[in-house]
Amino acid sequence: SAATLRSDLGPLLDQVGTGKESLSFMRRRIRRLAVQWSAAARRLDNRLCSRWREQKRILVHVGFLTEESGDVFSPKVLKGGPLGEMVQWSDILAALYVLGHDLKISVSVKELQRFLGVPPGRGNCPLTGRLPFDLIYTDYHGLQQMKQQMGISLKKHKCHIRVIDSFGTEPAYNHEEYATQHNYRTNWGYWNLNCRQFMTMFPHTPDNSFMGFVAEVMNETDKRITRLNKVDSMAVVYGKEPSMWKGKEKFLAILHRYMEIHGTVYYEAQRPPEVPAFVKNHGLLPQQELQQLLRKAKLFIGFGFPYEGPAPLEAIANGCIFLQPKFQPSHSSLNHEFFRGKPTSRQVSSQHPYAQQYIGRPHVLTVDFNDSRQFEDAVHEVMRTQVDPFLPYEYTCEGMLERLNAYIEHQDFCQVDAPFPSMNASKSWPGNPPSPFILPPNSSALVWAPNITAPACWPPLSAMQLLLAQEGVSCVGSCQVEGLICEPAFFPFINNPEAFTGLRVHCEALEAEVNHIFPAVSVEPGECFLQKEPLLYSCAGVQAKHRRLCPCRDFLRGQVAMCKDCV
Ligand code: U2F
Repeated sequence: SAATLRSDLGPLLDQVGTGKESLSFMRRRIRRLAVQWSAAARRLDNRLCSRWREQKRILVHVGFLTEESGDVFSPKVLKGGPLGEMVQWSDILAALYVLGHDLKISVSVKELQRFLGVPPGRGNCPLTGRLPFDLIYTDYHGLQQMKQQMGISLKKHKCHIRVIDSFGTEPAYNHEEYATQHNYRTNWGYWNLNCRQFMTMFPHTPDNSFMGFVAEVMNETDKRITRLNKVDSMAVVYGKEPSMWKGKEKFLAILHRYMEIHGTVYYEAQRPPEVPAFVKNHGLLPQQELQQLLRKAKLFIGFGFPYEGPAPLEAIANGCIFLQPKFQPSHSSLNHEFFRGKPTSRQVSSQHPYAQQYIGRPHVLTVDFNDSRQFEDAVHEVMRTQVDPFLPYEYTCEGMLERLNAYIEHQDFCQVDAPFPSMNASKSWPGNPPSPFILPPNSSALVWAPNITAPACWPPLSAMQLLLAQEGVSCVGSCQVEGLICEPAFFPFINNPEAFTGLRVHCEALEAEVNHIFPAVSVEPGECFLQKEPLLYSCAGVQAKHRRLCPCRDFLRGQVAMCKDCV
């Protein structure tokens, strides 16, 4: 049947249920954003010309909230623990519901069993018959629980699963055998999924799909009032737990010379010793009150932790400038406790790389806090710069609905990637196969040749531009330098000899191997390698002495998940 957009979120609130602080937080958030969601849905519907969409049966199983996984988050909701994940799950539920799908929500293993049709007490049994869902959104904890419940039938159904994964999972860590052999094993497991089934909170590596969340946008009247009420000398510190303030006395003292400092640090009876007496601490605030505080403040300042949360986007959307530390060297799973054991080698260049890279000045200042001069200059810059509230489109309700809808309509991981034109296919063609690429004049990027019928693919192949990376540079980096983004969905189409020929690469030899940096060419002696294992196509992969073949695409400003022809 057809999915029709919903504007009344009341029934969803009933479905979310009660009994845990985390669920109450989520319900409050959904209720508060209901008007924005339904207005966004109307706008999207107009833009899509009320296109027919199939209603999907969707299970949302929030593993980290189950008692069985220890549910460490719920008791921390009122104490400054991580709310970022809760924000994201609320928004995913709201978006799926507004898009008109048939939703089931589970926050316990018991509910999971009931929805999957596993008889109680009969875990680890293969599911007989069909999976009663088209899509299942879960997290790493939930995946583990599904494995316990479904046994070997998980493998059969896994193409329907989407894993919400804040920090991302790179292909080398996801492939069981490869991870085991090459030291990429982590406690999160290696599930042999297509990496685009992992959905992140920010657009980290494009190997994963970017799910995101939303922040509220102000109407014109509120923007005007906010502009009038801004206090140029008012700062709010990013950090709701006392530990986030530890060792920051020096910066706080400098800042205090120029600005009045506010905090929203959770406390029980007494002021936490980490928070100096000159700070006006409001205690942990409900989201709505935090928003009011941010509307008055000029500066939102981070001291390095938490990494990559929603709050800086909310601050910028409320007209603050976000000042944050640059990390030199970058933090990563190799050198920092927080990232250790996470299935990614991503280099985190500041507290909030998205804010640094995708937003930047005048809304975001990323400076070396160890250099007091730089720090002080930045504070002065904040006080004299006027900024308007800003929110990238991808973090608005409409942007999230557009993106999620595109994923639901187009991403199909149940079809196995068929490389085209594969080496084998080209061998079986008589004579020289036509090249699927052309090199336009004055360009180093190959594009898909218009005279070849493009096989079905999303994003469409018309968006593709193929590059040869510099030695030791990943495809994430090479595409970025050209103002493009790496698109892993295109790898199967460039994993062929014609791609090397088109890029004028002379191959001394050509082999197919299992390695997450292939297709690539070795610098010496110019040996070309194709990828033998489709699960290891990787935008993030990098290795010295190799130049990678990188499938890039264009993207919409403010909606990096979509290309011009994607909508
Ligand atoms: C991130 O999680 P956090 O929860 O620490 O992220 P924050 O950016 O601090 O804030 C999450 C929400 O908390 C709200 C605020 C944000 O939407 O409106 N809040 C509030 O309601 N009252 C207050 O006084 C202060 C904030 C990240 F999202 C996770 O993925 C990481 O696990 C975590 C650790 O790096 O950081």
